[in-house]
Amino acid sequence: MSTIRVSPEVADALADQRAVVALESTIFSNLGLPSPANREALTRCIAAVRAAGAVPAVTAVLDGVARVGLVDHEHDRILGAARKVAERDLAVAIGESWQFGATTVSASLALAARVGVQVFATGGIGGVHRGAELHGDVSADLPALARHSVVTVSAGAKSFLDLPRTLEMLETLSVPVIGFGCDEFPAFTVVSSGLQLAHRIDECASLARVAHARLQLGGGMLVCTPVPAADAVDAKVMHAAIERALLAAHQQGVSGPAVTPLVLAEIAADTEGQAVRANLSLAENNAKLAGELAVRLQNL
Ligand code: PSU
Ligand code: MN
Repeated sequence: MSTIRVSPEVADALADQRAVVALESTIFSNLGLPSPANREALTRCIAAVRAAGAVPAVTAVLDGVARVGLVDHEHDRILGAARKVAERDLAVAIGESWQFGATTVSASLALAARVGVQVFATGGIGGVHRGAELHGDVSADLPALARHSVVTVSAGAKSFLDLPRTLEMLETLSVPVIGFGCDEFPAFTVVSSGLQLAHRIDECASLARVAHARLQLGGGMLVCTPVPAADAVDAKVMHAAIERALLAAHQQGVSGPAVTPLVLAEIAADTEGQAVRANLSLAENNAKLAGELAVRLQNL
C-alpha cells in the first residue's frame, strides 16, 4: 500500500537534482475555476514551468494515493469534481481511498516537503477570513507556509480575505514575505492591496540566495508577484464583486472550507470573465517565476 507516489519524471528530476515545481490541484478542479478555464490554467501553468526549465509536479489524491507529479493522461482527472483536501484531510483521503481529492496549498506544501520538492506555485494563498475575530476562520495555508521548508510563489492572498490580518499572521508565524518587484502585498486579481511589505527583491538571483538561506534555516517563505497589469481587475470592480459574493455566502449560510470555492465562483460569474482571465494570467505568471527560481536554486 503506497501512501505517496512520485511520478517517474519527478523522481528522476529529484534524483538528478534538477528543478521541480509543485502545483496544487484545487485551483484546477471544480472548486477553483469554472470549465473550460480550469483546463487552460493547467495547460498554461505546466507550460510555463517547463519553459523555465523545470519539471511540473501536480499534487492530488487519486484513488487513495497522494501523488506528486502526474503522467499526462491523469491530468484530465483533476479537472473534474473534487473533494477539498487541506493538510488535515490528507490522511483521511488516503486511508478512505478518496477517488479525487484536490489538494489545497497546505496539503500541497506538506506533500512537496515530504518528497523534497523545494518550490511551489499557486494563484493566491488562503489567509485570515474577514470576521475571523468572531468565527476564527483562518486558512491552514498560513501555518503550513511556516512549517514546511518549501518556497511558495503567489500573487499574494485572495482579495476577499482580511489582508491586513493575513500579513500580521504571516509575521507572527515568522514567514518571510518577499515582494518580487513590488513594495506592496499584491491582492490576487488586483495589482496591489496598498499594504506595505517588509522586504522587496528585484533580481531572481538574489531571490534564490534568500530562498536558499531560508530552506537551510528550516521553514517556508512566501514570494509575491502581482498579476500582470494588462490582465488585472480594477480594484473598485473587484471590491464590489467581493461584497456581493460575501453577502451571497452569508445568505446561503455557507461557512468553513466551502466558503472559498463559493466566493470564487460568485466572483467569476459577477465579473463576466474578468476575474477568471486575471486568475489564469497570475497563475501562469507565478508558475513561470517559480520555474525560474527552482532552476536558480539548483544552480547555487
Ligand atoms: N486560490 C485560487 N483558487 C483556489 C484557491 C486559492 O486562486 O481555488 C484554494 C487554494 O487551494 C487554497 C484554498 O489553498 O483555496 C484555501 O482554502 P481555505 O480558505 O478554505 O483555507
Ligand atoms: Mn477555513
